Amino acid sequence: EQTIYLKDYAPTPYRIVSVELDFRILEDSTRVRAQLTIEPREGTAPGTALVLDGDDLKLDGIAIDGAPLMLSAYLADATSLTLIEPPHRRFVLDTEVTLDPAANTKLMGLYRSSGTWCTQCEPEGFRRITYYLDRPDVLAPFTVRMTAPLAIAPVLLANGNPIDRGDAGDGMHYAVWHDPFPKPAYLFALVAGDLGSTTDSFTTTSGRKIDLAIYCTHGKEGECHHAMDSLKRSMAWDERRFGREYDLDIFNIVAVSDFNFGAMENKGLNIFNDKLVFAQPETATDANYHSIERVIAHEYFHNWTGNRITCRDWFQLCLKEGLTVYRDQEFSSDEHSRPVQRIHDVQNLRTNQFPEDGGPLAHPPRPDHYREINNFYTTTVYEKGAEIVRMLATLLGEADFRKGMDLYFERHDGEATTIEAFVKVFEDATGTDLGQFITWYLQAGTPQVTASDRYDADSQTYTLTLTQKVDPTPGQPDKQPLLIPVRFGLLGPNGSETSWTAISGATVRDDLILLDRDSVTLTFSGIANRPVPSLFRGFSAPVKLASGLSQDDLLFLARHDSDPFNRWDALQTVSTHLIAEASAGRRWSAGDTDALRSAVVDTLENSDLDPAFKAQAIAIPGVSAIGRHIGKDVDPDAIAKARLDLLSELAGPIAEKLAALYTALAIAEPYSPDAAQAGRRALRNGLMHLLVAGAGRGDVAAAQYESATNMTDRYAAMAISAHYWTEQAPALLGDFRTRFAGDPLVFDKWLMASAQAPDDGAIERMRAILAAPDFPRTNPNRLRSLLGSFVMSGSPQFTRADGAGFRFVAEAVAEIDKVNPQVASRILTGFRILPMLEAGRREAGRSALEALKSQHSLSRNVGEILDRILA
Ligand code: BAL
Ligand code: ZN
Repeated sequence: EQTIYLKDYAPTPYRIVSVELDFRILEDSTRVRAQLTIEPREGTAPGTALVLDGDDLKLDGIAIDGAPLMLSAYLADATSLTLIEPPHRRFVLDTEVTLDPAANTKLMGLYRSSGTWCTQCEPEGFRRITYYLDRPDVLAPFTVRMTAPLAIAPVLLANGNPIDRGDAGDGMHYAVWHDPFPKPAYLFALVAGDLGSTTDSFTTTSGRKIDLAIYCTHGKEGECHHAMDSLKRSMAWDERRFGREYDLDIFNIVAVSDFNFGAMENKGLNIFNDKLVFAQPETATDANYHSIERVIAHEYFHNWTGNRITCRDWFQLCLKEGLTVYRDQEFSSDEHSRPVQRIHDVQNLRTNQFPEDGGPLAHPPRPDHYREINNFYTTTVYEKGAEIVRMLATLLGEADFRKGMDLYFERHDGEATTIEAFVKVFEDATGTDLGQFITWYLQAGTPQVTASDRYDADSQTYTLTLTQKVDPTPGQPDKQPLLIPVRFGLLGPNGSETSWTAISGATVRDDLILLDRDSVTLTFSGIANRPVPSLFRGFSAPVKLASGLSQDDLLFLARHDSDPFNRWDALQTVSTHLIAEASAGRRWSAGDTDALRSAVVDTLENSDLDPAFKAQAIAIPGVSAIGRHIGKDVDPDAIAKARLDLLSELAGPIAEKLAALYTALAIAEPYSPDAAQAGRRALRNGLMHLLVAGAGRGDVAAAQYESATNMTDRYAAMAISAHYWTEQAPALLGDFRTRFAGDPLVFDKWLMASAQAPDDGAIERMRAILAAPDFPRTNPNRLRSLLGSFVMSGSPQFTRADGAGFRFVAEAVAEIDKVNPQVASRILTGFRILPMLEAGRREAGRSALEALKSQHSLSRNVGEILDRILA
């Protein structure tokens, strides 16, 4: 298999000046004619071959400037079309191919979803539509003509603005769209189908009226309002916060049921996985509403960070993704509660990115080689990428960060650029040397920061030492020290901030320590009492911290820290330590759990704290999180048992209090997804979780399930019941299945809950679900809901000691790979946890993977992930 290296990057010898596409869409085939105006770049030697990408295409016709080409003038094979000696001047290459969208189960290129024709081209889908220089540094304006049967495809959409439409005879009609903004082919999109729509408009700061529409299956229009509202708020926010206005006259979103990504930022025509568009209280949870808002914002924000300024090559993916995730996180923070959003984002990072960064799939946010680029749409590129941008904003301060972003938009608009160019705008705009900072993009692995301190009462000095270390990752045995911003405070005995008269030993700017070497030691003078340090406030850097603080100190922080993130984190750290130690046979004392319980009660009773925050604070870390903390020779069953013990000791003695709080939080008003109501529901469901898991109150969940008036409450009741496999769980799952039969997005919820069941029957039930004749085995959402949840959410059945979970998943991956390699390889990444498991499970997992590897004709996607995990 060929590996592609960043160091081999070179521009194409030819440039594409403009693109004209003509699609003739018929029920059983689509004919694509492409007229590409091409010219050699300066410096290209006459006679240099032009190699266009193609994938699964059959060439029906080829001409240059209207003259058909002789067979000897070109070469077409499985992956390319080569013009052996193209003209050394501007010319028009005319090709024609015929596609079979209905047979395209990979969902890359042009395919059909529930009858609708739609496209997904990022990263390399366009080459499945026509021969092209399918790489992000080839930018051109596109004109697209579509002709299709009016009866089955009255809606014809493409990028840009509509410029013509009309009757094409014989029951056919046509539409022409023109996108004046030069773009790479990965941003191309087309939709043809019989769709309903919801429309609205947005007027930009400069007074331009933009027509907005969300297209969907007929009958679902009423479920698109939250998405539309989110879109308008995103447009306004990007103007306010980053000075970015929308640029076309029209912005369309289309919801489809079969989609590999969550959504796609095609210029002026975003295509969405329908689970990230449709919402109504009876079928969508608060979390769904929140994700819809976030992803609508994310794709919209790409118009500037991704589309107007794109990536030079796919190694730079983080340039658009990390930055755009940072922007969507900031949007969510500004629209809701900043601390709650931060905790949510960090939890996601720790749950998904830390295991990637600490295992066999670790790679730098800007990788330098790959076999299959689809395997690099990772949480490291996205979420760690966002953390890097956030650190930049922290280091520079908000005003200077904005100056850098302004320069980025000014300097690189219309370009395909690099991480280096991105970092340079901040250097140039602010005069800051970011030479060390850029290492964050180039080096894999989560830094471990260790803190130790000493207080000397006689001299009233406090000494704090911080050291950093990054373990080796695949291909990177030696690590450089990073520039780590440590936002901090010192708490005095009464819980308020302590001040000092002087600091020496490291660069400190206001509340920021710059940890820029392996180790720094700071000395604070004029400290009257021993302080408790609060480090990495707001999670100021994506590191693992060993604070060295005692449980007493941590609970002190949980009660008093002015930083909500660290209050939350302190409670999490205490429970994690207790469970981890107990799972290794070192059980806590009654005093330990009494102290934790009383901190939890204080948190619950603190009227200054918002319910959404309380919900996060009282959640006990899951088995996977504790496994990650332990790091090696992990026995998930031992952790699960210790965790249940802790839950009982925590919740058992205060069950009545928890139940009273739970009852008091009931909401009488009609459902709204707003932060206040969603926060109350989250807290109420968090209390239910403690009652079920720690006080044997499966009945509370069952009663909530029955009386629920919205999906948030109903799903929480079912999922928690399934997770702890209460007496009522099987009946609730059964009821849910029939109550919502026929709604695929609710079926996903049932699949997710089913995948969480910890009982020994779980795998057989999942096998039966997959084997059912009516299971939609080509739909990514269904497959991910069952198998993705099973491998990623820490089910004890996946890591079963007898290997049955590993075998089940490996066998399913082999089948899915034949249909959709992207979905298959994504599920397979769940095996990245193998190296940290105890030897028996590790070997059982490896042998399941070896068996998969021995299968014939695995995709490049699955092959690459297998090799990296087995390396
Ligand atoms: N660009 C792929 C989907 C997304 O990140 O927005
Ligand atoms: Zn994105």
